[in-house]
Amino acid sequence: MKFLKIAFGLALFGTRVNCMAVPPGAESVPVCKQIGVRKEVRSLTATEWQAYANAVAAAYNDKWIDWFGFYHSVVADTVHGSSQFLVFHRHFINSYEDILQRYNPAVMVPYWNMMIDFQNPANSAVLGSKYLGGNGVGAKGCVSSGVAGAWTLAYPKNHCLGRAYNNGTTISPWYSPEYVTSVLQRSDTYADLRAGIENSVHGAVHLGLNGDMSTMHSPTDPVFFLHHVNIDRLYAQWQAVKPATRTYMYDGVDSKNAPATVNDFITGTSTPVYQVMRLGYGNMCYTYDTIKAANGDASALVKRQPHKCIKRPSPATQQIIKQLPPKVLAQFYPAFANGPGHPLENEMVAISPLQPMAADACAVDFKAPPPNENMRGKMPFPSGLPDDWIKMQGSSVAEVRALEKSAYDMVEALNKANYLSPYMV
Ligand SMILES: [Cu+2]
Repeated sequence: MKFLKIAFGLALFGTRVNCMAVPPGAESVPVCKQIGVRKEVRSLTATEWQAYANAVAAAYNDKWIDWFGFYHSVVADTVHGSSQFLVFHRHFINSYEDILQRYNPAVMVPYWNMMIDFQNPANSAVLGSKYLGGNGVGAKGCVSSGVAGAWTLAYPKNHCLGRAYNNGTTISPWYSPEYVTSVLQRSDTYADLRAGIENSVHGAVHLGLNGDMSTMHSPTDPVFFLHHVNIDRLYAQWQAVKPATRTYMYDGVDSKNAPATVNDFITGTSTPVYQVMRLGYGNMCYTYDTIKAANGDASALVKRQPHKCIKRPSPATQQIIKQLPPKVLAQFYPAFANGPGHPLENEMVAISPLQPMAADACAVDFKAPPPNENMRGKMPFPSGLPDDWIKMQGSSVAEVRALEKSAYDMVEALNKANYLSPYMV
């Protein structure tokens, strides 16, 4: 008996030190034969973008876009304001990508790194006619340009794709790369990360664009998928920093306030949560151009192909470390509190403006635009979410206000330190 106990203890110890903690069932999820790379939309070649736009147009014609809007509405109550948020949307985007790949197997859904557009979102090229189109026009506020220009949706009833920027012709400021960097560093649990992202960076985009995007059938706006792919990238990024503990980390509560477990089903499916957690396995056959880890396992890729270029900290990260006093670093950027040299310096490359970081290739040198000295200490405060939208999402207004308060505190601390964001123009 005593021997058994020791053997059992050793076995447990062995799994803990050697590899990631894999939940029962997950070890039989097969590794992908092929992995596609999701890229920032502005870094696609003209041919890649056209291929994506063509697949979207075909899916629209076949009413798939209505279907995704309908499906999202139906499950909305359980997949927002709870731990399902990140894993459900990962699965949902993947289903959409699967549909597009029926039209063109080479297509991957790009992401929109909207954080870098936080200062003046309406000015982003992504909301221009080349990509997703801009504000609604005319009496009905219909989107008239871009990939969804002149779309008519059937769900929930016949309507044009609508947008109505929350500031009239402009969009109020969103959350900065600096904010997201801070959230990624301060989130030690899955629940922290989910809460830190859902009602800040995620919600602000839905409300900033308004129209279809502020409803529960928001997948009818093509912005939805590029936005949610970016949110999924942040989740993957956070996992890749500590793959051994974070790949299968899942905590917090479900929509009924019961403890969330990796054996829960993704709402509306018979897929357990653990099946979507590890990129490069099962149906999750993708990675991101900003993650050095294919298969969600940083060490695997690094062993195969050392990244010489990834060792260089991103310009944005350098600015954070260089400009902020130790006290502010300790509060908002704990990973950088001891100065340069932390491994997260490399992971934060991902939040740099338009810096493609292909999983198997060196990064293109990022040339930061000259910083605008007039913007020193003038980071804008992100706009908050309205009460009714927070309630529609099933979140607590008090919790969201507390989250917003901590975001404002961060902006205030950075401005007090006279910080100059490399993203401010
Ligand atoms: Cu959603």
